[in-house]
Amino acid sequence: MIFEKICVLGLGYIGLPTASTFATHGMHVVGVDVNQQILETLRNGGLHIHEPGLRTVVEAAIQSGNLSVSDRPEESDAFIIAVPTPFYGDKNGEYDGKSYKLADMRAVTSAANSIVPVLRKGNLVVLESTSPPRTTLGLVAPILERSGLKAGVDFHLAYSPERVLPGQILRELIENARVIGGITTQAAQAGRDLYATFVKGEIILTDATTAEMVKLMENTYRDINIAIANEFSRLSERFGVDVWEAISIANRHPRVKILNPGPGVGGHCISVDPWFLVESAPELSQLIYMARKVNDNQPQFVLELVKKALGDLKGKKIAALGLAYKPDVDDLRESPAVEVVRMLQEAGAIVKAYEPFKPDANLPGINIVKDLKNVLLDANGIVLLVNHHKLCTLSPQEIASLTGTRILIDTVNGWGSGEFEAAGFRLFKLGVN
Ligand code: SAJ
Repeated sequence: MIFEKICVLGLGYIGLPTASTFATHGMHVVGVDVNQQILETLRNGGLHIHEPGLRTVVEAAIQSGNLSVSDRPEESDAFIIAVPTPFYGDKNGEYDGKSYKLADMRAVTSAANSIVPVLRKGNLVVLESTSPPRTTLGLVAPILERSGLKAGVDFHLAYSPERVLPGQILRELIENARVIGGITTQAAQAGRDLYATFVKGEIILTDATTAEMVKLMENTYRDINIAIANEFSRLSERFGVDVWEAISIANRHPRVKILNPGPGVGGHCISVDPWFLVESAPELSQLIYMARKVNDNQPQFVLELVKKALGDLKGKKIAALGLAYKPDVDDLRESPAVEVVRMLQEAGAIVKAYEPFKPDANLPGINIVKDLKNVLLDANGIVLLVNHHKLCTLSPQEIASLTGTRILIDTVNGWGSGEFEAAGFRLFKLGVN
């Protein structure tokens, strides 16, 4: 199939890089978003998200004349839905006395609805948003069929999960293997023709529900592996073992690759997607459920560690370094670091937070300070919550020159080389007694 014009619905972390990359590879692309502010920012040459290399690609896409933005889709050869699928904050499901989170599919529903008036015979529609199994067939197809056209007969429908790592999106978009699950073989092949525009990695064709499962399995696998690392950190503290040393030794086994413990699992993928499986079959997802619980409880263990270092937190001044959900990104969504700050405050501490990637972030109830010096100045203790390169390369001398405190709490093994202790600091590390 030949594609000349496509619409990409949703201009977030996945949609914008995808739309821009198609455009720089010669496709006419209409980027669609319901948020007027995002459209305005893009029209004025700005960017609403931070991702290395994104500015260059977006600028090139716009300058080429191939990328325009709009608040609604237009007639096109293909439509890609890349809208968020978070979970509901205010309602849960329940199974066997355990409560689980429910996927909020409203953005997918409304994106699919917006395609209906412009859907034509022979078009391809691809859902990229992470979704519970059978969403493509059970939710998207019936909506699109309101056009009077039949899915798999009059138009192609496929699911192709985004699998790029925030921080490396532009490279991974092109180089990663791409899974395309069609509701028919022809739909999968049409998807391959579309993504072959820029994908250099292998393109693997399958059916839509398998592709949905693949995506959920990948992130659930990672969540469970982080959960075991977090549980190992708790056990190591109990037994007087340094978990970081133990992991590095265990990982010399040729078939062992334990991940890193930390303050918890954040972001909009790994801390969310496993719930889509639990929701779909809670009676079959007990391990997945437990891993989610272990990771969600991890901020509590960080709180305990800070109390161990500083005693009663009432009135204590704490400098919290890093608020993003993981190193070297500006994304604060579902961040365990933010959760830790809130818990410290609830325990009575006065926290100043520092996020070098988003110094102007505005989080209700959290005092984010732009200047590191001001954050550290009068602190009673410093908590390292994210292993940002900029933070873990701060030297003991730099820190000592900015503050009187010598108490450090390191939740990510960022300051683990022994130089801080040698410089007279007391270092409390997660997973070390
Ligand atoms: N984390 C740990 N310990 C580790 C690794 C990660 O605590 O050893 C934490 C991070 O700090 C972060 C969270 O886990 O809070 C998730 O970070 P991540 O880097 O593992 O993953 P994401 O959410 O940024 O991206 C994941 C990727 N999925 C997999 O690696 C299987 C990415 O490829 C997906 O495209 C993305 O989810 C997505 O959009 O689904």
